Amino acid sequence: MIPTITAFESSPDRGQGLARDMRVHWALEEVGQPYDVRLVSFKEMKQPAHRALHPFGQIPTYEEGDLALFESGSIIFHIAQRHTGLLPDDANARARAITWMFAAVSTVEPPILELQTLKFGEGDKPWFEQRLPLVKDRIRDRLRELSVRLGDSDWLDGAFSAGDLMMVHVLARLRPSGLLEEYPNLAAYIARAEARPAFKRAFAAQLAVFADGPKAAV
Ligand code: GTB
Repeated sequence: MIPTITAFESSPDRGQGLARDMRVHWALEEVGQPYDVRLVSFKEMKQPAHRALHPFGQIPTYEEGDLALFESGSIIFHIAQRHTGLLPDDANARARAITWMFAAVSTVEPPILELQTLKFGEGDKPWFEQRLPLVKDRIRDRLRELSVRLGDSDWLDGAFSAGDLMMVHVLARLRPSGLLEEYPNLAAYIARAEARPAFKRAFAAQLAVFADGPKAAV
């Protein structure tokens, strides 16, 4: 059965692959599973039909027969469990790869999201200039720790896994900030992951939405 995922009809990043549907495209490409994409507008996301799939009125969602999922991490975990290629067979290595998936969304992503909220939602507030360096330093703490753990390895724990996929996509959101360049092994880690053929196919697929002329950013 071909799954259907949802993505922004008009992504604010205009196809840079920063929205969370990109992770799902990438996971599906890694395992070689064909899929359909349904584009939804910001208005449609808040309608009851979409909220039945996603209680918070967001993308991405994943539908496969009777199964409907939301949360990119859960969707990728499901894909990784159903197919070979994203989680190791060895039980302990598998548990460690899943740990990195959680680390990406619950330890590394939160300070990065704080920066997004500050830049795009609080830029006009009187505290903005004071808060910006504090938020950046909290991100640096996580990047430094991750950089130390990665060292000169290609991937976080042995072979490329869903843990790397999630981590790389979380880190990529920092690209416009310039913070990644302070950690050359992390910048190289992202470049290595984004050089994977599956990433390139996924990136092209989400960019193709804009091929006929991007709609105005919302
Ligand atoms: N925890 C959920 C998950 O991992 O799936 C979070 C889902 C989520 O935040 N979805 C966002 C959304 O639907 C899109 S990814 N937002 C619309 C809304 O809440 O009304 C976040 C995102 C949006 C835009 C960019 N960008 O333009 O660069 C990057 C990331």
